[in-house]
Amino acid sequence: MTIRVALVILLGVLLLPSALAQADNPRLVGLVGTNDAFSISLRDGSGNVVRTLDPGTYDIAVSDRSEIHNFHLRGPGVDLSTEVGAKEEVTWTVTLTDGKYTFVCDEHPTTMRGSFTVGIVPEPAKLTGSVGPRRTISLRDAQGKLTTIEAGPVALTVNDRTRTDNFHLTGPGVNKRTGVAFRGRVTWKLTLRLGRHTYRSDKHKSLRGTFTVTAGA
Ligand SMILES: [Cu+2]
Repeated sequence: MTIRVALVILLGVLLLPSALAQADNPRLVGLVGTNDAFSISLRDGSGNVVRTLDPGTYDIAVSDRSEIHNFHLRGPGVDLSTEVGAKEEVTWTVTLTDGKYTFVCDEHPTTMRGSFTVGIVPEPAKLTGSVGPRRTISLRDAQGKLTTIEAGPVALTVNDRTRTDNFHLTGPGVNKRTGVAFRGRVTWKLTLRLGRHTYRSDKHKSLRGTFTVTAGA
């Protein structure tokens, strides 16, 4: 090996880490289980809790300080976790895109969890269903009677104003109903999939309507 080749290799080895360090991605800090506490957090470089981020590439320094907890980040294009049974200091370089991300401890996911959104997350379309007080049933969006809607998230508020009928929505992957004797208001968060949907009363078969879920633009 010539001295020159050796020098090139040596320079390459020396320059590589510093080149990476200069990538200068925004840095986030994930923290879980200090002193085995049941706490998990994700903060930005200023120490603020992360709620929203711009799409882009980030370095996430994860400090898993407990052998009974872990840090598991999941969302569009990302599924990374530390081990439950070990303490771990690790930096993940991740590319975050539009959508919702959640982080949990896999052992205690209902109590140790957090989330943030990146970029633009589609707002659920607001729908209103109603049944009663007379023998009527309807489903409306902002424009009026719902006939077609694009696939995606919806928040459907049902006003059930009668004890003799109910509101029952069925379609691909959806089967939600109020009770016949129930009167009141409920909101269902649903993701509508392609296809024909029906809403009806289970007590009076004539009380029904349909709409179609279509592909997005
Ligand atoms: Cu845990």
